[in-house]
Amino acid sequence: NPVTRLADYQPPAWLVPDTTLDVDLRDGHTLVTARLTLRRNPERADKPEDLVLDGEHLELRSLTLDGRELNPGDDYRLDGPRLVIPGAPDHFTLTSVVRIEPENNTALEGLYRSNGMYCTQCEAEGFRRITFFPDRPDVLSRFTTTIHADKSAYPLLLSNGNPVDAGEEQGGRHYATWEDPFPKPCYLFALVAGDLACLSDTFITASGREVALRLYAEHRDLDKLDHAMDSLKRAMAWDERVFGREYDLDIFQIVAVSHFNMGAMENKGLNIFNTSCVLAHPDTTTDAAFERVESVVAHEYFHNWSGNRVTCRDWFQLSLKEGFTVFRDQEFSSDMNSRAVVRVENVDFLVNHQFPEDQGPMAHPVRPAAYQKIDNFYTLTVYEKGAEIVRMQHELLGADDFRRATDLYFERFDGQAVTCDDFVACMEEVSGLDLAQFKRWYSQAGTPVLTVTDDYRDGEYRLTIEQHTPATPGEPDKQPLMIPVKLALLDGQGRPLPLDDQGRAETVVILRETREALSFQLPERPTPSLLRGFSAPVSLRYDFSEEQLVTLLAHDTDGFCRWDAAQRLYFAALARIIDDGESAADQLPRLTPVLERVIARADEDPAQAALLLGLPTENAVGDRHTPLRPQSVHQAVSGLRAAIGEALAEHWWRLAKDLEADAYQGDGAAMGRRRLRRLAIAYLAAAAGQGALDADQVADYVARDFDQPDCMTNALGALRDLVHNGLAQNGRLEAFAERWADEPLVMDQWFAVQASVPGPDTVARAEGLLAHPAFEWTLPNRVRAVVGTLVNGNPSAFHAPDGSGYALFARALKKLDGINPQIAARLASGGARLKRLEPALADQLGAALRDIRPGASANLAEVLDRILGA
Ligand code: DPP
Ligand code: ZN
Repeated sequence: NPVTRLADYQPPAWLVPDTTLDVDLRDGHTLVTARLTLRRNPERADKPEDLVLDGEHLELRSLTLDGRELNPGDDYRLDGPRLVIPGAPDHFTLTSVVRIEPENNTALEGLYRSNGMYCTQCEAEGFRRITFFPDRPDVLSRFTTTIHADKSAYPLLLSNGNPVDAGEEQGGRHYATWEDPFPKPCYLFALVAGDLACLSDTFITASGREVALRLYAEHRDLDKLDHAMDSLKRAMAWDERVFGREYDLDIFQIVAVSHFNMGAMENKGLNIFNTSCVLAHPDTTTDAAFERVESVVAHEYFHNWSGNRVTCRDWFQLSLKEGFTVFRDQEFSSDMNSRAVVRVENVDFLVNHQFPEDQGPMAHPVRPAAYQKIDNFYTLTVYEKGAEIVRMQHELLGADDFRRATDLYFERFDGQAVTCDDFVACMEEVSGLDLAQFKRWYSQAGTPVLTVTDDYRDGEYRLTIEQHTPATPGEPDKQPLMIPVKLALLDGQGRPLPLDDQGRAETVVILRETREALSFQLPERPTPSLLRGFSAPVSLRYDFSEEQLVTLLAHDTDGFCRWDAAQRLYFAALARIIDDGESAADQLPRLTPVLERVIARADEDPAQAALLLGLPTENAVGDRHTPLRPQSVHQAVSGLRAAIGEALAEHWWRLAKDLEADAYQGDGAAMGRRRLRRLAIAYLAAAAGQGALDADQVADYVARDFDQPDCMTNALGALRDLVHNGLAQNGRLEAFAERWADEPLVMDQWFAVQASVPGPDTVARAEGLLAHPAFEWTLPNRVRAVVGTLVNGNPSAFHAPDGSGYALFARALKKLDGINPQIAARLASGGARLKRLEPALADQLGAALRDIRPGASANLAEVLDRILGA
């Protein structure tokens, strides 16, 4: 498969100032007429002879240049996924007519159908499946789009920008024309045609303009749009306040779509969302999903500036818009909710998902240097690590200079397609900082390891910090990075000691060298509170004593450091079980007093307490043991959970009952209480499942939340507690499926609850789920619910000793690859732990994946080759 390299970047040979599209939606096919004005790009010195346009799965009906019909062979040629016009003039108009079949588009790229509506997904390279075009983000064009369709089936016709014309046509058809005044790359193009319900509202911008807000969904989902609308309005106000960014069109629309490869898409003025990221109602949506809707609505809205007004020069710069926009949405969520809790959630996600990516065969820099399929680089590294890189710049500059730098960035590059270097240059210009070394964060893959050692003698505390980034595929040698390390030093009572003459309690050390030494004059040997706020995306090694961890957990004012201390205590206990043959019960004398102290303060911040009291996932534990033995990891984690459940049963019962709510409430405080209560119940259920508590008593209590649910968080949590722990569920699984058969997003949860039951038997159960009448291979959310959950969220089943999980995985990938290569490739990365597995398992997984490599799509092949080390 061809490789695209950053080093080969050339500006486009021709620009397309104006694009006029006419999209005629017919039963069985669609005709797209595209009129492009083309002119040579003065910035491209070498003046290539050939105009090359991208186009895939298009049936070309006619092509005219300045009104003259072109003939194949002489005037143009179709060269695989490209249309080549040799000797094209410097200025001209090109009109093409192509026929496409959205009905048969299961890849969900370009124009396709979902539940009877038409919609589009063009990022990254889907527009070339709609018409011939220079499909690259640095070609910005002004789009005018006319859509024709049957009026009764598709009363609603939407595209980017403002509506400028509409009318009736013969045969019960109608049309609408939309004009987007802002030049944009074609990946931001969108079109929707359907029969949808609408929730309308308005927003008055800071300068007093009224913006119409319209959220669309299938009619039965109209009552699930309020939370998204509320989130949108808060996001619009926040972006004005915090980043000085005002919305620029008269209308902003969001359409909810069932069949969608990503979470959502920031098309100019017409965002298209996976239903899972926009629909929310307490009866059908968990608290976690409510939070996700809030953050994704904000994320896509924020892209209007960080992505749309200022876009990417090429796809290697993807993190320019994604890392920055994730940073923006994280800050928004922090301001809307508890900042400490949001930070820990974000760090947890990064450390337990992005770090493994960065330490395995899929490792790549935030700004990759080469790719086969850009779709495979919509990764946690580009998004989440990219956000941390922006966060470090925020930390290095301080909030005021950072804001000045982003103002400069938006002003200077408005309407342009730029690079990560351009972004950093604004940071440098405003602050006067030299960020040349810092920029290695963009180009160097891998998780840096910081090893901290210390020594206290004669009133002097010396800290030595060494940085080392382990090799990643294709990058054997790493250079030292510029790393901000925020730290405090705590006394025996957990109070911060003064770090200097001014009595500062916290400082940020900027590391530049491989090894750096710091020194502090202190009256006693301190407990170091390191990497406060998770000030850099690094893996910290310091030989904390258990006493120090207990001090940090009990007293540190930094939410990340408290959580990190708890995690270290759990990982240490689990390591003693996994590696040293200790029992779960052996851990209790050390752990329970610590947990009891957290529980005693739980009412200060129940959500934070839940984060502190929850054990790490089996994947997180497994990633800290080599070779990976998923069954012993599972036994250790589930054994420890049950032991803690039993030992602290009185506390869990008290929390569960004290935190019962009289009536449903959806505010953050209520969500926090629900979260802690569900954790307490999960501990009880785990203990009951292993026979350590009265199973009937626990099951009866758990079932009450299911039988009289006040919200989906409790109903689904109860169902999971019963099913995962083998407690009597008395037909409740079946009842749930019957109750929610018409709610696809709830059914996704029903599938996921079953696919995540621990243990090898779940593979057979998953086979049954794949054969269930409600399972659809063409519906990405459903595929993720079963296959994704099994592979990524259920290691003791996926890694079944008999290899049955791998067989299911390989068959699913092969099947999906014929339907939707992007989804197949995304799921395939679930095999990335191959080389870490104990040999018997690695052999089986390797064989299963090698088996499906022949004939794999370019998307899937790129991922398989990386995993297999080909
Ligand atoms: N829709 C994806 C996102 O917003 C890609 N741009 O992150
Ligand atoms: Zn994004």
